[in-house]
Amino acid sequence: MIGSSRLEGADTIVAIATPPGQGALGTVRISGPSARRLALELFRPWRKDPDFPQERVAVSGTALAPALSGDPPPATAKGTSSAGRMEALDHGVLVFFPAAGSPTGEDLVEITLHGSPVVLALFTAGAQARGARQARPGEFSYRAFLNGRLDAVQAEAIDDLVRARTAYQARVAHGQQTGALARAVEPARTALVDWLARLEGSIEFGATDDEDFLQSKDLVSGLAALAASLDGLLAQAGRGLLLNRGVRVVLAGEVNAGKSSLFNAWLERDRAIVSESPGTTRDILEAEVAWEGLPVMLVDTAGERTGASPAAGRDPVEQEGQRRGAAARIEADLVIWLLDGTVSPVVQPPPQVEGEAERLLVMSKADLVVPREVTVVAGQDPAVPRAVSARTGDGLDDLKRAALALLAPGWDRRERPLVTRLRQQGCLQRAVTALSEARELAATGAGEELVVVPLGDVLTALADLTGRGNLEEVYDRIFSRFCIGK
Ligand SMILES: Nc1nc2c(ncn2[C@@H]2O[C@H](COP(=O)(O)OP(=O)(O)O)[C@@H](O)[C@H]2O)c(=O)[nH]1
Ligand SMILES: [Mg+2]
Repeated sequence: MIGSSRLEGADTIVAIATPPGQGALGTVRISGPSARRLALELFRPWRKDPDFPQERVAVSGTALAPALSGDPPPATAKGTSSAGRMEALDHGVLVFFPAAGSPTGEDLVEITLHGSPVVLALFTAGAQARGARQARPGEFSYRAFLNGRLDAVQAEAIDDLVRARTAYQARVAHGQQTGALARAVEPARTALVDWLARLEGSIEFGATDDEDFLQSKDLVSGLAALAASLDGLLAQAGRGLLLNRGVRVVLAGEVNAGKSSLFNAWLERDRAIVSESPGTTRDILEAEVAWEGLPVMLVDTAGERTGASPAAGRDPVEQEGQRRGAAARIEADLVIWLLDGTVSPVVQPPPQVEGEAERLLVMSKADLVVPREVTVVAGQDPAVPRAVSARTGDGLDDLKRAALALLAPGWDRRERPLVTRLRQQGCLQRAVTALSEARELAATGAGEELVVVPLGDVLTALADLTGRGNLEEVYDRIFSRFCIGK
């Protein structure tokens, strides 16, 4: 168990923390036991300070890097020749975080220089020449996890926050970063540890008169309460996972139905070519929008030629476009099938292909037709589709809401889902499954030594969720709370 003990014997790592490319500023991070020494060797403060680097104080100064020109200097009496002569590289700001309370749980130095890829690379190379190692992807967060600064869910939340594409995603990720999921699970986990301690205590030492903690009806109702709280978390996992991965909405329908116009209208920019000549769109076009905070990948596709002008679609390039469109409809979460209301008052959409995503029928160009006059024959049931106009914008918000209701039933941006990853859902699912096994055993009056087995699995699954806590806690509890051995 890693627990909160300090990671022993770690080396010192260095990496550029800001994105590649030129920018106003760029930051290099150095974490590990040599971070402080490297600050002294690679940075010269402008204001003399015998205590440099002081903790959590921003210091302006000159960053140094290995000299470019001239012969290597002769070995000095102090024997530091291997690191070489240093030269001024850039002006910058350095902050030193001592291990206690630093983001990684190790001595950490952050140096912000100008955002020049060359400057940042030279500075990093200088740190490497003096003993630091290039960090692997995610290694700063991994060290934070190993040193007990983050649990697994919080580490995932940092990744979610950095990758957030909508403001809502960022809010939810921040909630997780503060440990919201671990806090939500904690009452159930504590109760579980308690039950396990009672059961284990009873098995090991037998219940005494003043400690008859094993009323089986209490156990049954206690486990039921536990199950209710875990079920609640699991129930909202679907929406959290959806928020994390986003959805794909494919626009499909006859040529000229107005798919590209709708695509552009929702993107609020002129992305796809719109033309009155049928068969304009061939390639798949994708662009992301946010609907109520949900990332939605809109996909525009080539039109079909089943109804209006089937003979015209012989062009092999257009046929390839249609093949790709059909594939996109299978990968989609929802297909919005546009029917051109100006073509015919009765339109028959083609039957759904095996594996195709759910379809929402929509009549386009509502500004040109009276929607009530158009009937769609979908299967056997004639239905009036909802009508939109990409030209006037009428019906677009209604359609978005209808699509959202199908994609994410009960979607509510005020809700902050706590479970956003398959891994988290998997841990909770394992916990719930093992718990129902334990409840069955308890309900049938099975012996304590049988009930503790699945209950132990519940605890392990919950410990895996955060990567913290394990069965030792149960034994601590047995001995501290039940005064056994008196
Ligand atoms: N009046 C009107 N014309 C539209 C509307 N949507 C598309 N069109 C026209 O219909 C033609 C085909 O549109 P386009 O978006 O290229 O259809 P696609 O082939 O399905 O992508 C173009 O001439 C558009 O200007 C609409 O809502 N109202
Ligand atoms: Mg088009």
